[in-house]
Amino acid sequence: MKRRSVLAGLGAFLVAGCSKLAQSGPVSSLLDAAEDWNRNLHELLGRRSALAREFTPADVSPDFRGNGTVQPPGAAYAAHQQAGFADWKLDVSGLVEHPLSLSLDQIKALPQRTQITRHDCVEGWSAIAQWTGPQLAQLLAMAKLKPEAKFIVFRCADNLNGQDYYESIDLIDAFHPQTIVAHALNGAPLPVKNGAPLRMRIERQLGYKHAKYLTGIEAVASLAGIGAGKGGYWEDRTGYEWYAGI
Ligand SMILES: Nc1nc2c(c(=O)[nH]1)N[C@H]1C(S)=C(S)[C@@H](COP(=O)(O)O)O[C@H]1N2
Ligand SMILES: [Mo]
Repeated sequence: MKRRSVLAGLGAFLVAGCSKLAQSGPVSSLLDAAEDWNRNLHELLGRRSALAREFTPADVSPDFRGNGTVQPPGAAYAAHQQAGFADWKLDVSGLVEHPLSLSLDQIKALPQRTQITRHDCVEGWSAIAQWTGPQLAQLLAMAKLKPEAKFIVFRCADNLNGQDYYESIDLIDAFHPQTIVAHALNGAPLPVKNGAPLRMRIERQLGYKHAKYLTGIEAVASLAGIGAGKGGYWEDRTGYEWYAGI
């Protein structure tokens, strides 16, 4: 028998076997359940990996307002601001093989992505802007995630009401092509009100996920023990969803 007909024969045998099995109740519902599960998983992955809409330069909003912290308090940030963020460091740490500590210049020297997207704040305003920076996936590939890593936590330089601002995402969003560490807004260095010198863009989620004043990216296995354990500053304080898909 040729290989092809062996496969065809096997296929016919399996189909016959399955439909015979499928006629008996419990197995049939088990197969249906497996099929549903498979379809749901594929739908979910398709939805999660879809790109956010990108716009043209003509769509860019005249002003991109600052929201939440617009000027981190404290002498340390003020000194960085004074120095034009020349000594700012972004640490990549936690469950990685090669921890990194990158300067702004090193971050700008990586392959860059520029995208024009719409920011949606849960408070009810939106704005369209152009963002530039390396993909988070690039930094994670350089640091090499350990297999136990399940979430990426973003550490920020600002403290609101006695709590450090922080956020977190899962690895689907971490490796999403539009998830970038932005250092430029509309072609100019990020203004202080918008998170200078670095802020996240996580384009499939609401504004509060986009951590500003970024100091650290940490790979973790669990969000328990970070802040109050709900994965972000607002998630800890209010009922805001951890997964804030738009
Ligand atoms: N570190 C930090 N990141 C933050 C916030 C903040 O207060 N501190 N506010 C969040 C909220 S609610 C929104 S809508 C956006 C606002 O970004 P913008 O200031 O560039 O408009 O940043 C998010 N990231
Ligand atoms: Mo927001």
